[in-house]
Amino acid sequence: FFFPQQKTLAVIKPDAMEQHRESILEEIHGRGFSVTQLKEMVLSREMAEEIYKEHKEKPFFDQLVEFMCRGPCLMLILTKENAVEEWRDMMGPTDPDQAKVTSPNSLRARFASDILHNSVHGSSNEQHAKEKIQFIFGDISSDAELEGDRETDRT
Ligand code: DGI
Repeated sequence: FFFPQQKTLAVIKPDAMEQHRESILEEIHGRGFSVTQLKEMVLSREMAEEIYKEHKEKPFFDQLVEFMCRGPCLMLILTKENAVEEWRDMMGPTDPDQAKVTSPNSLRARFASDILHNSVHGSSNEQHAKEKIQFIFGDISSDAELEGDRETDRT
């Protein structure tokens, strides 16, 4: 199969920043992702709410937003063929207890402590990836290194 180059938003969450950031970055490079952009930031409440707005109605929304703001996060744009799916594959299932059973090598199986404090985030589809990358990093289509794959059908 042929997969086109794709971008996804990856986030190293506050619970993993101190202990696991370097291992996660090494693994990202080892799997052949290009880190197109990266920035460390403490999310405001508003930013965390925007990133997770699809979960607004969930009972865990408030604790999720609070957790995401509690310390620095590392925000990354990852580029690779099939990046959205491959990064989600690397992360493993949301709940580390499940991850340990079905995907013991995944990042969450190894680094997450529970379903909320689960060390990494990744966009769930290409549309979300585009929206959240735009939200966090602004318009990246003007970056010189990205000229080659500029989107022409952006609306
Ligand atoms: O895409 P994922 O991060 O794997 O999972 P998701 O989009 O379903 O949920 C987003 C985040 O919300 C997840 O990484 C952690 C949190 N979350 C999901 N399900 C639960 C949860 N937090 C709590 N406390 N309980 C849940 O059932």
